[in-house]
Amino acid sequence: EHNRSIEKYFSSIGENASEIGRSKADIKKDFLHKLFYHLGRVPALTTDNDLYTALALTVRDRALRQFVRSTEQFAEKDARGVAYFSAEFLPGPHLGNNLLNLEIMEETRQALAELDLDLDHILEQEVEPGLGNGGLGRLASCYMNSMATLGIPAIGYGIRYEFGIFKQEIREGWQSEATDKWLHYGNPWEVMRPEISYEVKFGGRTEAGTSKEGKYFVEWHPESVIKGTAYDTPILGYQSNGIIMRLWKAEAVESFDFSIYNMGDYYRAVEKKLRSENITKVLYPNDENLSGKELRLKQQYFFVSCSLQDMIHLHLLQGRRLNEFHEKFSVQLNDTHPSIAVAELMRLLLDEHDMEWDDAWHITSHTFAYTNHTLLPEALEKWSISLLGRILPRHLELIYEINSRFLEELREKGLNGEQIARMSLIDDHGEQAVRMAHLATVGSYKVNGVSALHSRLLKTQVLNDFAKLWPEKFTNVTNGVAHRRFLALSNPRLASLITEKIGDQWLTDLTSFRELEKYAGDPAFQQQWRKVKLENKKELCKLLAERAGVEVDPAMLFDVQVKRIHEYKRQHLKVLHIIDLYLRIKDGKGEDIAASAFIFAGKAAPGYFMAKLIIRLITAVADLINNDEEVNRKLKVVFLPNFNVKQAQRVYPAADLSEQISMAGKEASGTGNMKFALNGALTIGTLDGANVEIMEEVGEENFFLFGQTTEEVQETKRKGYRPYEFYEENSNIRRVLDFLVSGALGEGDPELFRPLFNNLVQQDQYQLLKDFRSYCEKKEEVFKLWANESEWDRRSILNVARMGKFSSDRSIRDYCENIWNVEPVRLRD
Ligand code: CBF
Repeated sequence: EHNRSIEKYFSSIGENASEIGRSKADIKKDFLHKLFYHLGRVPALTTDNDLYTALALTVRDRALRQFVRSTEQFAEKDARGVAYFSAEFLPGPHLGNNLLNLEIMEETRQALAELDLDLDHILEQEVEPGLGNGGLGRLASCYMNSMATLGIPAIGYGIRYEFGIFKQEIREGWQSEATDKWLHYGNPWEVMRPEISYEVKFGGRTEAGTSKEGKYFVEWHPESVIKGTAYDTPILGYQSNGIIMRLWKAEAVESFDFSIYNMGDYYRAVEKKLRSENITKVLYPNDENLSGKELRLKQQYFFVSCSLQDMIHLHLLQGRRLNEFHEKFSVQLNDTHPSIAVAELMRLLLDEHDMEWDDAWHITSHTFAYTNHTLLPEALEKWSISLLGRILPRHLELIYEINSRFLEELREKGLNGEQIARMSLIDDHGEQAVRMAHLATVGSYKVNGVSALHSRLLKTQVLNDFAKLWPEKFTNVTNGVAHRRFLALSNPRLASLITEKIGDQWLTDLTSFRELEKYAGDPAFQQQWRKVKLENKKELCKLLAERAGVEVDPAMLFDVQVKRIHEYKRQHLKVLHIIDLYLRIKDGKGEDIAASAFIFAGKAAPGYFMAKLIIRLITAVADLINNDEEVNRKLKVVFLPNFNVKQAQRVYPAADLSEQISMAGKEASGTGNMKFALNGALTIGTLDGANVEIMEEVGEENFFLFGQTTEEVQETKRKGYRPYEFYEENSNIRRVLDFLVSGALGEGDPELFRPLFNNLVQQDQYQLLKDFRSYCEKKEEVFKLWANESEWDRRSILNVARMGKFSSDRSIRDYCENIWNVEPVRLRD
């Protein structure tokens, strides 16, 4: 309604809606108001958390104002929008990022300084929402920032887990997991919307019938109904547009089951409420075998159902017709986690909105687009028919129907029985199960991988049959990262050095970094560049000392591998090399080795034995090396516990060397690889995921490439890989592997690492031994180059200068053009 716009409201009090109160005085006043009126704090009793909360609320007001303004303008233009469905978001700390996006960092710093308060200390207080496992969740959050920056009418839908990814502690060298109570002190960024809530059904049975008009219908009589309530967090883009991340929390429809309550059984009534809330209690750590995890399926369905109901509600509220739903929205499925949405939209259209099958299918299959994030067979989701049928009986019927129509189409096209069985939505091997990637592919109008290599492998291998059937459906969008967070915010020294040289247009156009190329060989610039890195390294050293208890010399080469711990990522390849160096130094042959600090961080899925053993191996090697006087001036090994976005922001700016050493063909893209290079680290890596494109951009001569290609890996496997031969024939490999089981590591127990030893010499599924020599040789090159400071700096500068492609702004533009068909909206100031 015209009379109710934010512009009108503000003009009625003589203010401009776009004026968000940027001055030091405004910020100071609002901060004090929050502290006293909102939190009701007696100054003498104010805690650090109060200060943080008051500042967060001050900033949130501004963020919400931007969100309201952007939303009104999107609505005015009746623009086509995007709903990003993701079971994971990993936003990282909000406060600093919002200050940066609102461009009020300095004013805020000064306002607080006048109150004798330190902004950095307050920023440190924030507990980040760990609502994701790693790359996939972090990518979703990078995309939120870019969508807001570019003016894309978008909303991110997900789950408000009460407990996020577990907190990792290291006890006696082993990972132990503690609950992540991120909501313990409240969450100042979210707005609860009690009036935005939807009912979600589970279990029970369905009943078919025919109406008086002769129309076939199905009714679902659920066993239970749960309510989903929206919690909104504003996500800002650079220079202030705002969109919303809407997360759903599960609640009981009624707080008490009155029938039970009346019978006097108070506790049983409360129990029911608690059971409903369980659905959004905790995030599942990935890499675990999820099949059979009933709660996980319920989570997926719960958030998808709330989100689609919400979208339909909003669509109808704007006076639009339901049969133009797909013209107004594109829904991006972030992996298969939300792919039950295909069946749910069909159910909503058919059962709740009385549509005919063909119309409903047309809308559904033109609404969704699916991003695949992994080729690992164990990570491709399948839900057993028995579980699906029990939890979502109506959806199973719909999936059968979608499948039967799809298979019929294949038969008509002349595909043979074998091809049809391969493509079916139902897997008949062993226990019958629904292949969620097939459901997503059939129900989407576009399917994309996340790097050029990954998209190619998706087309030629995992979804090959589908790509042959619908070649135009398949595309690629190479991942990107929020360069404002991962450079402007987290590496302010480098950011200002660059801005001094080439101006600040890079904040909205990372390709302008190309202008740095001409300074790559300039000794004065190189010196400044090196100084920035050294300062960043000194800061990281403090963190390493504090959190890992290891003193590191900042002059060492910081050789860093931070990411989830997984055998395919091959952290143990790096450890084998470290042991090799250690033994060389012990032999008195270590002169050519550069003094290096080997830094690791990352979480292992709690049920993944080998990954946990790899962490134990790292801590054992760290204990040995760091305590050996003969070696520890040359080498240090550190495992930094509890890697999260906050820590990541301190690690990337301090890295000299980035380890991206997965077996080729396994890492879909990687995004850490981009963040490191953006901060001036050189990469040692295989031709895997986005490494391929990074190397293309920065030039092979500025990248330490090693190892087999994907094709070579496959060829090695095809020919019958026998890792034992490497053990027998390569004395270096033998020496290092024997060392693992010699009793020299981990309190003298030679059996501790036997499972790793056996795995490597017997299967070595990820071909470490095959790539070992090539990796060691490349490391020799690294050491040589490190000795040549100015050449190292030159290459580091060139890496940064050529990172333009890897901003998530570019990725979002690609999604808009190739998939969403959505135009950015130019927003009024
Ligand atoms: O696409 C984002 C990231 O997703 C993963 O983390 C995933 O969870 N499947 C992949 O492993 C990464 O390669 C990828 O960068």
